[in-house]
Amino acid sequence: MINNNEMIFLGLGVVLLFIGLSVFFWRRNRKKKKIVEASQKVEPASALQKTELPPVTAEPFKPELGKTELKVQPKVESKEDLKDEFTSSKTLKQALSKTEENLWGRIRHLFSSEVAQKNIDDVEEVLYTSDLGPKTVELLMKSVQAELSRGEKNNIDSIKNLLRREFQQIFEKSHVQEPGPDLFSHLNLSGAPSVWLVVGVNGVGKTTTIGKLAAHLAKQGKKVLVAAGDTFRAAAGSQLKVWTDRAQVEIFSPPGVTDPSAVGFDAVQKAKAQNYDVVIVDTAGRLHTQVNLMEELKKLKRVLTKVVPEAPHEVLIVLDANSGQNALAQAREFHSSVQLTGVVLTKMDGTAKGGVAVGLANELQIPIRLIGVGEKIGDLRAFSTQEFVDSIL
Ligand SMILES: Nc1nc2c(ncn2[C@@H]2O[C@H](COP(=O)(O)OP(=O)(O)OP(=O)(O)O)[C@@H](O)[C@H]2O)c(=O)[nH]1
Ligand SMILES: [Mg+2]
Repeated sequence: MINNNEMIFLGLGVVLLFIGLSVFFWRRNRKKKKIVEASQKVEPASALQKTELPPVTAEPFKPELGKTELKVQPKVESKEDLKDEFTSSKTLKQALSKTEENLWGRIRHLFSSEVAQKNIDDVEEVLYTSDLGPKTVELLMKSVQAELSRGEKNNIDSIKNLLRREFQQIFEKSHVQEPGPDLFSHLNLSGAPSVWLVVGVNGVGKTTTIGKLAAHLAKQGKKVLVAAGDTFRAAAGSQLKVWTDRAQVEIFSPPGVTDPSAVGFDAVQKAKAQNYDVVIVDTAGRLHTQVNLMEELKKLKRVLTKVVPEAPHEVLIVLDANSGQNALAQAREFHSSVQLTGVVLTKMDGTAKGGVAVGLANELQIPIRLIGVGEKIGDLRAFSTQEFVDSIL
């Protein structure tokens, strides 16, 4: 029989246990909420825009081919120089080393000491702060928790294999294809000509990517026309000219034309008449929140179909990996305006935010086609799930 004193002690014990558990779960939820909030904190779009777009009424850009405004004259590489540019790039693993360190490096560190249940929270925190996005982390955590509760707590390899499997599945669902023999072999080349429209916010690497792509296409014997659809920024035409010279392809940049739709239309007409294989249309950087500029992009896309009904065969959004979760917001908005067919993720070299590739694939299911890993021609890669996963895990 329990006497009165024992009853009181037992009661007190139960109350203390209840208070202890409440405090534990309250702190746990608060920590989780903080992590989710931190990972969801999206920089205001304006923060991404280092230089303001000129107002729509800005003096129209009048490109004068051959009379570039650059102080430094474009260096036209010889075939030998170009060969160097194509070959002298870093490996994807080297380019993604900071992302690897930020994601897998931190998980590896957690598992280097003894692993207890509390480390589930720490794994979760690493995932939340690796730019994967909250939805993707939730998906991953279900599997991680199941794996750890199966008694695999001390086995770092089991966590690695699990993340690999999950990442592979996510990329598979987003219709990523393993690259073929050429950088561009998984891009749509079915048109006569094939028309590729390249879009994105300011400074993400659209023009650079177009230059790299054009060089690779030309190297494989494709007849390429690059249309200077960025009629906003005064130096855009000359910058593109540097790239088309370097790539040894033709630029279409009619003097005095300020409407990008007119440039696009005429470029595709010329390409059709003169049997070009590919037309790549550069566009001015614009914020996904600038309604009038997004309307302009829709018009450009519509106009292209007037010459080639299936055009554009690709609508590629260029996203700067450094913008992390903001890249997702950009892709979402551009997708709803111009129905993207693929993503080019640039500046993967030197960023720790490469995990955004997984979040993008999981949430938007638009295939990542290319990765930019530097500023040279050779620093563009066809996205390969296997190579990517091997590089970050
Ligand atoms: N490190 C690195 N730099 C890159 C990469 N891609 C582009 N850049 C650099 O990013 C800067 C902006 O590139 P642009 O190609 O001018 O970007 P853009 O999107 O055309 O810019 P706007 O036309 O102003 O909207 C340049 O200094 C490029 O050299 C990349 O993959 N890695
Ligand atoms: Mg540009």
